[in-house]
Amino acid sequence: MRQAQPPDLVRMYRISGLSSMTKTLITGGRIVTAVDDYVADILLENGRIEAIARQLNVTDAERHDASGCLVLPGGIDVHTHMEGVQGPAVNCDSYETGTIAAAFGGTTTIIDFAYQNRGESAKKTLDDRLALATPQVAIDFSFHLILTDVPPAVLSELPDMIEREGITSFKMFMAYPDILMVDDASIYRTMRVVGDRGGMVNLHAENGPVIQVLIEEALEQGHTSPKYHSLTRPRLMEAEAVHRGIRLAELAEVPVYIVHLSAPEALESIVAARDRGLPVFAETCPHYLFLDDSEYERPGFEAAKFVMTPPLRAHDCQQHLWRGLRFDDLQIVATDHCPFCFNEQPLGLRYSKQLGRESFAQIPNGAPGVELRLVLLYDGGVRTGKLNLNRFVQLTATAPAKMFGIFPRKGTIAVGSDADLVLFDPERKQRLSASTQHSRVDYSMFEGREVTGKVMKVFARGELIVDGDRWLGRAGRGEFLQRGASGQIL
Ligand code: DUC
Ligand code: ZN
Ligand code: ZN
Repeated sequence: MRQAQPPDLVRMYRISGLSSMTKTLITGGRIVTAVDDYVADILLENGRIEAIARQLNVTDAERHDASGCLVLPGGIDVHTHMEGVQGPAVNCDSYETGTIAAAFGGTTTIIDFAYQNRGESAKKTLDDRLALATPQVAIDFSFHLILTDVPPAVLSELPDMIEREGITSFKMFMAYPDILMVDDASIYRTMRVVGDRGGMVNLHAENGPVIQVLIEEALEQGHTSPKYHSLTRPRLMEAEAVHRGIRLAELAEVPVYIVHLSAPEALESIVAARDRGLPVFAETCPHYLFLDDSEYERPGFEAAKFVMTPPLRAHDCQQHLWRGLRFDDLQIVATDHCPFCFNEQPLGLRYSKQLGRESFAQIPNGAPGVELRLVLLYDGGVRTGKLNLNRFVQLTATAPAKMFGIFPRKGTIAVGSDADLVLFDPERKQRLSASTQHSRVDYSMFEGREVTGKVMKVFARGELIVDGDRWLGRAGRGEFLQRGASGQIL
């Protein structure tokens, strides 16, 4: 494998502002990282963790009693879509509403997407997204650059994207012919260029052309209801593309990251590649762990709420994903928060699933989730004994930070790291509902589910931004993170 650059920590720290000049003392919490579990006090100062000790005697600090709570590193969600454009549709969360929702869910950093229009330079893509997001974001953020068109001029920009702009991951689609899909040659060329310099390609792995045939056949037969979204995107076509993507990366001798993995047959390829020692990584999402394709049997248009890509799979697929998470064949749980309202009003048709009322092929693909990742994974993963607490933190914060070049600034609780902390009550029960969420989306895939575990307080670079139900942060306080190398977690 070619050698990538190590993360440039000096640069990462230099660009970090000193957001909170006050001292904050968090006392008596159970600190859980990917490797530790102990009770101690934490002193936050100037946006960073200043000290950790069994007992800290600081008199001039604002105090927060965390006894009975877990103190977790702020969650890092490496797969969100705020204000993403999908043909005629637009995600219903703005950078402001989406990052506030994330914060209430215990996520203090997102890696969202900057979408390249065909014919556009990478620099313009990044600059435009930064201009849109920066005044709005309430938590720290970065982007993966979605590449849809990689002529030599764009390829030649990518080293600067990595080395100057700190964008070290590039998403490419093997699905959606004529819209987002790129061919294998483009993927291979991009892998070579970015992988050589500490960057990584993230793949949406589904065989787009074959899926297109299946969609056309379904429509010809008059099948227009939402469940045909699922029936035309078979697991085998996810597996085929994952296999192909891995082989391309193997030939290019670079790491590769598969987004939103859902199918056991696709996971088999990941396992086989990792067993051969290849730097192949993948994420899955809460909806694949906790929901299944029986949702597509809901009457009328209700099933559209579950139209995301890949679609929900059969119930018995879940056990394979859990095994992958336990044994590190899957490294990250991200949400793929890609919200569209169910109803047309009040936001309007372009933010709504109703665009696909006449045909499943027109339903905007995506589902909400940014606010529920920690609580769902804690309730359904840790409390059920599928994951231990350290692994929970690894999957939701530490591995994301390492995979995408922001560790150790983010992703752990350590002296010198950013003071991004979540006080989490492991015994508090709550009932999930769209009516109590902070996202603009008007439904929840988990409506009515009772879960145990609740985010109580959230500190972001030392600033208390969530206190129970109160929002204390502000739009624009989030900082753009220039990232170090991606894909160096082995
Ligand atoms: N892929 C994503 O990652 N998100 C939404 C839709 C899609 O196809
Ligand atoms: Zn995708
Ligand atoms: Zn996505």
